[in-house]
Amino acid sequence: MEELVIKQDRQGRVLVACLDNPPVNALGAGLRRQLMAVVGDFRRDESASALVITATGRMFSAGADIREFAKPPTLPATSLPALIEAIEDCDKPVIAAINGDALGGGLELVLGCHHRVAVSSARLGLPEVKLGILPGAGGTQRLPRLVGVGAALEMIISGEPVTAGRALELGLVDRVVEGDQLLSEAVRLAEATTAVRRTRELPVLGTVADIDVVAKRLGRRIEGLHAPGACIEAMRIAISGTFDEGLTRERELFRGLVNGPQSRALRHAFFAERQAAKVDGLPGDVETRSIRRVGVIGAGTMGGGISMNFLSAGIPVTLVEAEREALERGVGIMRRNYEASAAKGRLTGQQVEQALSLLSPSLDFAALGDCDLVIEAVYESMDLKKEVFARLDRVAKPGAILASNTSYLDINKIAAITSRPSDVLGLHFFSPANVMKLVEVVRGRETSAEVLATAMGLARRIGKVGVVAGVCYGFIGNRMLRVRQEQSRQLLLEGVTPQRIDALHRRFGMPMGPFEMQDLAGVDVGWHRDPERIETLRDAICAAGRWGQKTGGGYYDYGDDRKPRPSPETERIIAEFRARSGCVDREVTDEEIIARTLYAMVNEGAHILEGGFAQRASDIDVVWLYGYGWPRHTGGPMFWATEVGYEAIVKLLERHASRLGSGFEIAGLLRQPAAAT
Ligand code: HSC
Ligand code: NAD
Repeated sequence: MEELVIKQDRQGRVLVACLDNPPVNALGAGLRRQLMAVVGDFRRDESASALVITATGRMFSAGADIREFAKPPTLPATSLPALIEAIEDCDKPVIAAINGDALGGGLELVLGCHHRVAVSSARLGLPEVKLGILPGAGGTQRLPRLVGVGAALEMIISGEPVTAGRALELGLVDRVVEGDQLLSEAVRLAEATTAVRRTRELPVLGTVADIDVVAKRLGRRIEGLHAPGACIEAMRIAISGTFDEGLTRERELFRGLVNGPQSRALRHAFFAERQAAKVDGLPGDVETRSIRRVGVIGAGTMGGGISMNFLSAGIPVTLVEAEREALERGVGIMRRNYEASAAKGRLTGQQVEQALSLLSPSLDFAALGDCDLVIEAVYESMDLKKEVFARLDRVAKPGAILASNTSYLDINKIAAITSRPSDVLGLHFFSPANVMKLVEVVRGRETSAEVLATAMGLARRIGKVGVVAGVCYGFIGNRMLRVRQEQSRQLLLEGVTPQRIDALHRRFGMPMGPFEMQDLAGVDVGWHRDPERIETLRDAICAAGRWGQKTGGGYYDYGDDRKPRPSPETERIIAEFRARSGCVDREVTDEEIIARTLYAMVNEGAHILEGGFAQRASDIDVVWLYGYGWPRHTGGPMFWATEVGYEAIVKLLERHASRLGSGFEIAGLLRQPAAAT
């Protein structure tokens, strides 16, 4: 028997239908069919004067069941637009009692009701654009009839929800109440009214000029994306056509987008992020440790940013430095970062002071004794890290989790220096650590299940996306990045300019190219620091003091505006090194650049999977989406590779194999496609 996902109740003459489809009340086929039956019964039932639609749980509804988009439709199925139309057609009032977030199709259902009451904590939004589609159940046509063209387009294109309070101001809901009064208020309203106010019968509020204002403001942010353009087109028809014409066009646009590559990729990214939180092999009942105070060692670039994450989440931090000056500088930078956020209106002055009041800076290692988790962020040197962990082992309390933020070093070796390797793991944050959402949670050979589960939970608690990685050089992200960087530099020796490679990567959708990124991060990071020892092009650039933006020049020159300009000095260094190394200029096609930078990275990702250093291909995608700004509408490197086709990738890698370095090998997984997905 089909599971019941609608609960029914009756209060006098008012029928109450309650969506009960955990966890998010997605509007899957079963729910649509059952709600349609309830609506049919209501229409026929002369003793029922009104229908209230509400839901159980913390959400009203997260919208259409996204998993259904990739499946063939089940027949006979009730479509969401048909269900909403049936609700709107009722000649007795239907009231939406919005008990929590109403998103996507969930809000579209609400728009089809005749009256709307919401709890004050609810948020209402149309996030479809984030999945590469547009609202396909009348949202683009009904919303502007309630809130006006400008506000509707803003909500639809940004995908961001509005609060219940704002929804009331906009005319999207009729009343906002406190949570415990929702049902009684909705029933009271149902008993008091016979009015049937159909949204589709209202005039559209606004003109094409309102569309132009929003489109112009968004400009470059929506460049290259298919869904926002479709939203604009649907809104134009809302203004110029009839309601039915608008619906027809909205449906066509929806169908085109949902079957297109961008929506496939964005849906993949949505599920990949959620899948990453699941750790293979962890017992379901694993206990986690409570983290009430965090210690951070090193107040440099990373230590400061890492600390801010915990402070902002209300978790006290003890920050320990070796040098007073470095400690003061680090704390000063944290304060300035917080104040900059306050100046942009993202935080109040009170929140800034609250966060900073949780910080205890110290020059004394013993201060780490009461921390539940300590994250080391000192220089990238194995000797130094071993020394720090040996000291930490002496002062940390039993049960404390000891983590390293190392970018490349072997966590197993660091763990082995302590008397408690099962409490040790890597927590690899990305720079700027207070902004980038990724944390690679590096599972050492002996890291316990409890420690791993605690770290994954903690990542979520501070608003990060945790991805489990195994111990290998550079873990997931930097191991792939290294391949791209080496190939990019090699291409310079073959006569390609940094600006050409960067432009290609930016056109692909990366926020910056490989050389712009190195200039920003510091060309000298990881350099051996001996200007006499010039073995690579990077050695030559570092030896010339060109360490990137921080020294006014690296691969590019920078003025006060921090914009990269081609550098004659770097060109000279490249030409000199090219002559020394015996490389010659040659014709290089864009296709070759893509193959040697992006396909080579995909290949490294496949090796990572083969070696068991990532749990699944989609975890690698999440690393690149959240750690390096890989364009989300391509889904991440491994998903993108499935769209390009492994065969095409292998073919090009084979063609350029001789230039891909002596250790280069095509991963077996790419030759056996089914295994890599
Ligand atoms: C839509 O509504 C299209 C419409 O315009 C209608 C089109 C009809 C066209 C017909 C044409 C003929 N579906 O995120 P969490 C799962 S598009 C399926 O961890 P939170 C999620 O995968 C939809 N599953 O929780 C996870 O599963 P797991 C527009 C969904 O509290 C579990 O629920 N709506 C799902 O951190 C818990 O999720 C959106 O884009 C869905 N819609 O966040 C909203 N939503 O346990 C998407 C969630 O197996 N959802 N799941 O891993 C979200 O943004 C977040 O999930 C929430 C909750 C903010 C809802
Ligand atoms: P940094 O040079 O900015 O800061 C290191 C800090 O550690 C300095 O302030 C130094 O005084 C302090 N320190 C050195 N020895 C110490 C000791 N014994 N006790 C206490 N403090 C000590 O370096 P960073 O860029 O923040 O990198 C730190 C770690 O994070 C490295 O392992 C690095 O590989 C890793 N990492 C860096 C980045 C990045 O982009 N910078 C990104 C991810 C990971």
